[in-house]
Amino acid sequence: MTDHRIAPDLVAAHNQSRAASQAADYQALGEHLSRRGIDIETVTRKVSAFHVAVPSWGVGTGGTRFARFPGIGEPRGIFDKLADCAVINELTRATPGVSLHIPWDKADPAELLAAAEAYGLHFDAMNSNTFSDAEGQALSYKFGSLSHADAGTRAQAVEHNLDCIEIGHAIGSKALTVWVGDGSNFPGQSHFTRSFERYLASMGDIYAALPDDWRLFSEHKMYEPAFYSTVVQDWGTSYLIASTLGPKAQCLVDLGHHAPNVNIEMIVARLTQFGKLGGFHFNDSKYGDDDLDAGSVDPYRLFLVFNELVDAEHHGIKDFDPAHMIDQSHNVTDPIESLISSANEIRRAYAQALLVDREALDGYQDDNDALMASDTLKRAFRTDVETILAEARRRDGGAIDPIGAYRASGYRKRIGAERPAARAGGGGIV
Ligand code: LRH
Ligand code: MN
Ligand code: MN
Repeated sequence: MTDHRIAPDLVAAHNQSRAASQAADYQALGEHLSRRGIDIETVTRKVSAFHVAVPSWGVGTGGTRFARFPGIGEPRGIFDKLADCAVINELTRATPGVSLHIPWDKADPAELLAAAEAYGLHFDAMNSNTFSDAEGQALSYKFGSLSHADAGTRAQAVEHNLDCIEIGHAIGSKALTVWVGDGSNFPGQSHFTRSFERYLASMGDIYAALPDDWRLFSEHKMYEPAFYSTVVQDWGTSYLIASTLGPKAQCLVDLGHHAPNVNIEMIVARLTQFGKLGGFHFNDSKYGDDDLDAGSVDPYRLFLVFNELVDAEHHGIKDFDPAHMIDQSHNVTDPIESLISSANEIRRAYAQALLVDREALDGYQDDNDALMASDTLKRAFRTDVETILAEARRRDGGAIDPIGAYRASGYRKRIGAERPAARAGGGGIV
């Protein structure tokens, strides 16, 4: 039996008071879509089956390198984090997966599994951390990890990744995401080719240890913490990594890891075409790796990414199974509310992309009718699908208005009393 963090009675009462307006809105949109030749039930079923994993590190309050302003009732460790993740899933029914970061979330695998099962959660991709030094670590990653000039440091970084696979294997994960901060701050500081050769050799050792049914994701990022050059700086390098390593290696696209204005949806299309799209870290940004809530700055870009994913689904691309994960940092909001909102925005982009008239679009593309092609996408994007998202949540036992229900539950106040503000940081990025 699932151990509920938010009383099901509260959710039911909350939904009851919204049931009539939800039913009316759903029916009205159903009629509108049917005039466009779209069956609302098909869309709702697809939305309901669409899940996105939350990052364990996202439920702690984030910060910047200047300051961090702790919130109330911050999680004290992985078991508190799992409890908060459970709240997000109970209200949205969109986030049963949790992505762990090691060593931040290191704990007895049997206890992790038991806690997740009690909450009706499971574990998505594991994340290794060789971008900061763990307490008591023998060799420092100040000058790199998997690409470090020193063989001992590289071996330690490889060993850590093998550890992550072992923990992940014990808790039912099926993928490892590797992001390294390796790079340089000055021209000439490191040799581009030799660093990348060392990185590839280290990743080869990790790849060799992957269980048969696992995937290895390489996550690129243009800059930060290295400000002159980064070893895995873009999707081209990530593609080279994945194709050098083999079929179990794929590329992970974190939306915030590109220069402003880069055409991310096109990167998604390219990786899809060559079978190397491993998954996503969803978030939004205005300037760099801002880690803002998904869909909060540029919802049209999020929609265009989903347009590519739905297009791939539509064309029945073989073995197409990207992992959907959120990677955000919440500095000024309640992290639970931000993650609820982001899960909804991601589903919204998916639902809107499902409304694109693909036959019409193909025709406009073939006829070079740029205006109508663009308008076909816009028509889908402009459609207010909120009632579909609400219906999917309601049918699956979640809340019609999840943030309203969360606030009404008093959860934050309750855990504020239960969790003394003992530690700075939720075990994540500060
Ligand atoms: C790096 C990154 C990567 C890390 C996470 C904490 O910027 O996106 O995914 O694991 O942040
Ligand atoms: Mn990321
Ligand atoms: Mn990032």
